Amino acid sequence: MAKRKPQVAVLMGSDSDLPVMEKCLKTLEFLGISFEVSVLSAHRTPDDVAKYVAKAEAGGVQVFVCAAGGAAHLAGAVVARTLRPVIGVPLNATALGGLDALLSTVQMPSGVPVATVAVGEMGASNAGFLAARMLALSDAGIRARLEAHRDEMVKGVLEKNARARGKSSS
Ligand code: RP5
Repeated sequence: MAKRKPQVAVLMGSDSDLPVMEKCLKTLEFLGISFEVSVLSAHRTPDDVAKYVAKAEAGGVQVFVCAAGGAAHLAGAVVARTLRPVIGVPLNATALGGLDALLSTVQMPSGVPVATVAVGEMGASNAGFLAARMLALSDAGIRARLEAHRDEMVKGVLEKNARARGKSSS
């Protein structure tokens, strides 16, 4: 079967970010979204980041997900070079526990937004879901899979509620 063109580009600053970013890849896979994964660094390989963004755009990538820890400037470096939506995933990679990456990613100047998700695995997974919601604006298949996932979440919580209420004294 022919390989599908990537809809989402997932970038991370180092391969040490990959174990956490697997959550994002799993979410994209689960929702049937094609993606391309790269290790590129805003600080260590700035020229390659610029070249990659132009190539990915030309190849049809719709959304960029950028993960980095510490002085996390990868999402900012990418959004400076594209008008496509950029989602930033701050990672816990230093003694500051991810707060450094969160502030570096979220505090973008006016006009160059990075949609910043939570630090770590929860954010990595939500980056996949947020990219899916963006793509679902023009893709009925992704929208249907998101709706099915939402229905499952509702069912799961109501089952937990029923179990919890069964422990009530009266
Ligand atoms: C950041 O520095 C990377 O995104 C990673 O989270 C962190 C550590 O990178 P390595 O020293 O493990 O390559 O740029």
